[in-house]
Amino acid sequence: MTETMLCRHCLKDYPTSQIVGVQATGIDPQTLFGTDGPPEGAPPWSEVGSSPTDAVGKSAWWRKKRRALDDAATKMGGGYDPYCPKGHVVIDALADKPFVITIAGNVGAAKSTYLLAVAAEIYTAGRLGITSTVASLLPSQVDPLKQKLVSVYNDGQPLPPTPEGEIHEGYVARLQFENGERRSLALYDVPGEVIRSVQKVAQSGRFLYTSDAIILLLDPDGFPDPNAFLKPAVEGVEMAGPQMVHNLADGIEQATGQRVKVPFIVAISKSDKIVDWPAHAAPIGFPAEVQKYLEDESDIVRNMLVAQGLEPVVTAALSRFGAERTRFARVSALGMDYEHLGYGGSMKPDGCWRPIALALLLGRV
Ligand SMILES: Nc1nc2c(ncn2[C@@H]2O[C@H](COP(=O)(O)OP(=O)(O)OP(=O)(O)O)[C@@H](O)[C@H]2O)c(=O)[nH]1
Ligand SMILES: [Mg+2]
Ligand SMILES: [Zn+2]
Repeated sequence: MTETMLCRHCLKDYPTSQIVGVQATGIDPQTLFGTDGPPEGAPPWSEVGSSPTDAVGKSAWWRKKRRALDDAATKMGGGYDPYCPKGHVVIDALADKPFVITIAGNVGAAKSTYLLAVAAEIYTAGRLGITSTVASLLPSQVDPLKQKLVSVYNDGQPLPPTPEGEIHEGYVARLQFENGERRSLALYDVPGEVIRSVQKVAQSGRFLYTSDAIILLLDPDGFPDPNAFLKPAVEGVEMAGPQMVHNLADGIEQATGQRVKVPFIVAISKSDKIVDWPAHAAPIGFPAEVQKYLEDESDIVRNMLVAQGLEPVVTAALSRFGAERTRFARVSALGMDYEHLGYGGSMKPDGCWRPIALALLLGRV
């Protein structure tokens, strides 16, 4: 029997012999793979992958154990990451249990920019925001990330729209929690079109219905204009509505045949566009009060959504995903100063870790 491994991007099982190890090369692995499959000379993952740590401790004889440790150390020193033949990280091949978050939202809601911003925060802080969770990106993703950061944050070039049908892979981070537990965190970005139809949600199935949490991004430009009937605040932008929540929940429920039971974080993206946020400072220093801070933020954002005419979205979220699993957050991938760039403001991600931390808080088991 050939063992297989699921690539959650391709939604396809590959024989493990086809999963390859890729080192940091400075080039985006997706480009490196092209249409012809893995780059020349990429070793099978089975030869270079680091084995789960508990396998090492189990060898009975000291010498054998010693050799296993040496092997494991050598493999880890190689800095290889597991990739499918199409150039996606195979998160299930990593030693730590995956935690997969799907980022959903309308076309242009900032999903791709948000993913980039989360990776940027992790890369620069070495932890998940102000939490006590230590975080680092996969070595093969660091250089391509840096290139993207320069083009978005230094040169002000927005990311291209994600083509329909493409599940763009986000970044994979290794997390270590305060209690020593480790998880591999993956964030998947779905194109905006998917959320418009239940069928599409159900079809893109696998990664969505095996997700450990969902973050729904809402663009303030899509909030209803209080002075106009059926109009978002900015003409030409899709309205944010409860239908998105129902499409997601229905799609998952149709695919799994079960009531949806994952943390659902409704996050206002581009929160720099809303000027009248109440002051709420994050705790400084040792991140012990983070949970309370996130819960308070959740209430603030929930009230803001209601004030902005989005009470139906709030109600839909609470009823479909359950009040105990639903929270609210705000993020700005480009920074709260974004609108004031001409006046000395700077561009940097703001609070993008918050929905992730909430999802982990509610969904980590
Ligand atoms: N003001 C502001 N604009 C943002 C922010 N993040 C992204 N944008 C802009 O919003 C637009 C859409 O961003 P994307 O990240 O491509 O959105 P998306 O949801 O991935 O879009 P699709 O892939 O087409 O569905 C771009 O022009 C971004 O520059 C933000 O934090 N603040
Ligand atoms: Mg996109
Ligand atoms: Zn793949």
